[in-house]
Amino acid sequence: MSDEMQKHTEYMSQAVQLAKKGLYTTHPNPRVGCVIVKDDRIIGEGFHARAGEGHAEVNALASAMESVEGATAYVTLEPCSHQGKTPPCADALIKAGIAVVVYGMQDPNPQVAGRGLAKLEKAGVQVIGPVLENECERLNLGFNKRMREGLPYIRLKMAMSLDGRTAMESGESQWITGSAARLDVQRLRAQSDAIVTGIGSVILDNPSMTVRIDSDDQEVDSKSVRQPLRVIMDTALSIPPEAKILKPGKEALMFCVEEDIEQEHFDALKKTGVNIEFAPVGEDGRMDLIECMGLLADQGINEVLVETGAELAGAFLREGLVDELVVYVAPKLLGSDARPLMRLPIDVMKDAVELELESVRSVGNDLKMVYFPKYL
Ligand code: AOF
Ligand code: ZN
Repeated sequence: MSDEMQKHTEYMSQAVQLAKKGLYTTHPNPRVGCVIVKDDRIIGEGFHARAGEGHAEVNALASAMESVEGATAYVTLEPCSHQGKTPPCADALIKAGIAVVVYGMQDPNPQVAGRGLAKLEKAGVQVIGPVLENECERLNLGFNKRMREGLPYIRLKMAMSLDGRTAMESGESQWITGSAARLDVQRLRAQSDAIVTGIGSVILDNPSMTVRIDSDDQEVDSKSVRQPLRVIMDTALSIPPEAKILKPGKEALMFCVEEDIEQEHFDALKKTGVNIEFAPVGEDGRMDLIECMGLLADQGINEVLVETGAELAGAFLREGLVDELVVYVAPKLLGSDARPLMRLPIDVMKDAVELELESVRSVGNDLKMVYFPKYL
């Protein structure tokens, strides 16, 4: 790599670190970081914190204590060219006299999609990139997927014993993993825009599915945590109105199938304030999960965390909807009568679902493994 490229990579990686500060707060916007460099010194830095507030570039320009005229701006995402909740960053950079823009990746938002870069070039700004494209992509797996495919990025989280069991035969499942793994899940929830679960899990465990972060948490600022939308897949709308997951109802969304519902129960549920959506039905007569996830994306949901039982987990996988499988493995054996990880009927080895291992690490006494399913 040339010295020049080496330098670009180093500054871009600082911009990536800045972008990560918005991990828990930028929804539905992407996480973006920016550093401004002059004479090989950083003279400004910024990141996007919250939708409606300043974009990374504007914050970086505002932070500079000296003139940015002739400086280079490193931005993890192509500067925007459109008037959204805030004015275009490309214009702000041009106006400030920035001479070079090094970008991490193009903005997949169709309102931008290369227009920001074109605008800069037209104004005589030198544009270099993409630099550290993979790292920049990974900052916004959800935003990117929603912009490109109209679907959220879906993480399926499961906790199992070493023998691949998730609950006793009775359904008893609290607790398989230890407290460190459970805290890790809280962070996964905190970075998600929606948590999806099935009626089976609601009836069995009566979970609240809220984010609970301690005020002394090292990674997540408990004060800026927002509660993800809680989504319940419940074909017959059989959820009891007093279920904890419906508190508060206005932060919950039910997907059900219109023909299957009972009017009196529907009315009782409506009183909780819960949003009820009639899900599109697939050819097999079941809820069309892909369509349901598309409806979430339409609401600006970038990242979904699926926390559910074997049945719905298997259905998400069979539909090819799982982008990432996060499995916590506890050092326990629950025995052969206990419930399996996923209901996934497969007869022959050639039909096995292949996974690509992304990472393994220990969390307390448990193991955390992240996989990407390889769909055929
Ligand atoms: C940037 N820098 O820091 C971010 C960008 O409604 P607005 O004005 O906040 O615009 C949101 C869109 O702007 C978002 O969908 C994405 O395309 C881009 N985000 N762009 O230049 C930033 N957060
Ligand atoms: Zn912008």
